[in-house]
Amino acid sequence: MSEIAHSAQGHGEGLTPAQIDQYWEQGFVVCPGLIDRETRERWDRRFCDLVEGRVDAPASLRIVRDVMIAKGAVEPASPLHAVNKILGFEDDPVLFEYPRDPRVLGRVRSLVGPDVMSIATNVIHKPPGVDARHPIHQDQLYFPLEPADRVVGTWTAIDRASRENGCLCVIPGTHREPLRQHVLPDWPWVNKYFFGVEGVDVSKRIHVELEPGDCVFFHPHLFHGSGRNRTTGFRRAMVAHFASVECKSVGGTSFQTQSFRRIE
Ligand SMILES: O=C(O)CCC(=O)C(=O)O
Repeated sequence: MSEIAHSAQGHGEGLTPAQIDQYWEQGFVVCPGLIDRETRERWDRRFCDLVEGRVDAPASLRIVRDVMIAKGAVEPASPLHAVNKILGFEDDPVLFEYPRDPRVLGRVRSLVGPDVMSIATNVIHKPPGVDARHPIHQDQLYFPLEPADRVVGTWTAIDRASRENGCLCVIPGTHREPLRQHVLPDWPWVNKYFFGVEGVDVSKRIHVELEPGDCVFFHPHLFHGSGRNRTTGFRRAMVAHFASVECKSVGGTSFQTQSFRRIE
């Protein structure tokens, strides 16, 4: 057992040694059926209640519209059809159950150690009718913390994620690459801050199709992105990134942003 997995014992159920090996070999690991249906439905209801205005959103939470909606290229069929993501749900008592969920947290701790902070939270949404592709990128671009090996992303499918509705794609093994140059893709519609790795060879990507409740844990250097939703349904995922409290900002200063929350 690795030193980190050992130190995280007793802090929730961790990944198995084989899953930990797979994570370090491939840069990601899928845990099928991690989140039960009742919990998923509670989070999904909350997402809909927030977007459709049935509950008040905390001041820090942002409901971000897709660029095609914001620029008037597409008329949304409903408020849900307009939304690209909920960004920053740290102050929402229902959605913030996700990064505190022991099933997620125990596995995170077995990768980055027992003392963790949630550093970013999103519900990522792909409604039908908009482009919403996410170019292949490395999350380290957005979370410049080191050591990067003590940072991990989690992505839990709320709806089934398939190639047809824009599931995640990854390039296995790329977590060993340094942070590469990122550029805006040459696409007609690109959501804000959706940068992609310059000159990426997409022939090596694989598609990570997931059932509702499956969770993928992935390294911040892993090349990953997602395609367009070509169905008539929605594709939603709960996403949270975590870092060991021992991480520092690249360059050595201690880090802190308003979205960081120490998880007990
Ligand atoms: O959910 C998606 O479509 C992409 C998510 C992603 O790339 C991320 O969370 O870094």
